Amino acid sequence: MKWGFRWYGQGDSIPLTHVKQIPGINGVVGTLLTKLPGDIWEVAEIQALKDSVKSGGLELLGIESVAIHDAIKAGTAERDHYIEHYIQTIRNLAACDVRLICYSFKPIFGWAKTTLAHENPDGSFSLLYDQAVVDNMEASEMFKLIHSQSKGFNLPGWEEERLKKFDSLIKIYEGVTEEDLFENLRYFLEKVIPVCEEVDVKLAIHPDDPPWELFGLPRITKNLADLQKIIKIVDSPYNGITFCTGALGADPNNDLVAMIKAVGHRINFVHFRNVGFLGEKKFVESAHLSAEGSLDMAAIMKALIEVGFDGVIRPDHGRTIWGEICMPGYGLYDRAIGMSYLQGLHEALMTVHKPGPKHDERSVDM
Ligand SMILES: [Mn+2]
Repeated sequence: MKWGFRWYGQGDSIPLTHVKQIPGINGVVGTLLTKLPGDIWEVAEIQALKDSVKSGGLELLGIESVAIHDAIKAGTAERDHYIEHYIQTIRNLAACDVRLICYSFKPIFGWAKTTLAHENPDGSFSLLYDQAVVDNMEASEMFKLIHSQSKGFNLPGWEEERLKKFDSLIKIYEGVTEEDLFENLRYFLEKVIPVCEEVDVKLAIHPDDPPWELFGLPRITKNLADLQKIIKIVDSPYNGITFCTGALGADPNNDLVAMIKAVGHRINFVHFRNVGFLGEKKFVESAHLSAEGSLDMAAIMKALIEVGFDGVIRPDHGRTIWGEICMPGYGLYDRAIGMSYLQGLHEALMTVHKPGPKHDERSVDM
């Protein structure tokens, strides 16, 4: 496995020198925060990002995310234009030897939480989702709620530009059903995956967070059936999944171990985090440790090892602890603790699976 850490570039509150000090880290999953959905990522811009990561002694392991323009997701007349842009971005990333793209195919709301700084009993802060809050809200109010808690950070997916266009955005999804959204994904993948194969760049679709319908908008990456349907659209290792345990795990009906066993061969990227169930469609982003949340993180790591996952894995959202000033969910301290925890699980499980003479190889290759 390759051990990664999400890093937002020069706009991140965390310098690369600090990321580099996380034990065992290989690199970062980066982004160009200035890019809006539909923009072409130019070679010079990607190369500059890559160079800055390299000068910090780390590898650029992938991009998260190259956002999909709403015209593609809603299937409007402009989609071919934006698919061409996306293809150009894929080619440009390949030219810079960047081989992994995480993306999502969710109308308007990439992710949603109702509290960005919920205070836990130990004084730490977590993101929290409560469906009861959403049920009493208009979709447009969700932007205001998130902005009011963003602490001035630019939260991907919740950019001001998108809020300004909210009315037109919601309009283009009018009448778009789950089946339509899935067909629009098919249209997109059938065009881009051949290019991914040609230039050796793997795609990894991120599941819905939370994994159920929001504001009547269709959602197609919620559960095993959805993921199985998606990987069949184009049966290629380049058409893969970001297995986000926290996103999928927010629905107790999702058996994560069974899901890994079923689609593990198409997992191109892993987001590793825990959630704590607080009630029906209500959960908190807990610390990574199994005992701190509702998911069995050791069983998840074991399943990943058993299916032979050897791609990029990173700790996902952490709590805000020790008074850190950071983007909600993306502080250094708790994610670094999460990284050591997930590496500890991996090392222990690999020692069990590969004792004896292979001992020296245990921590890197799998
Ligand atoms: Mn995730």
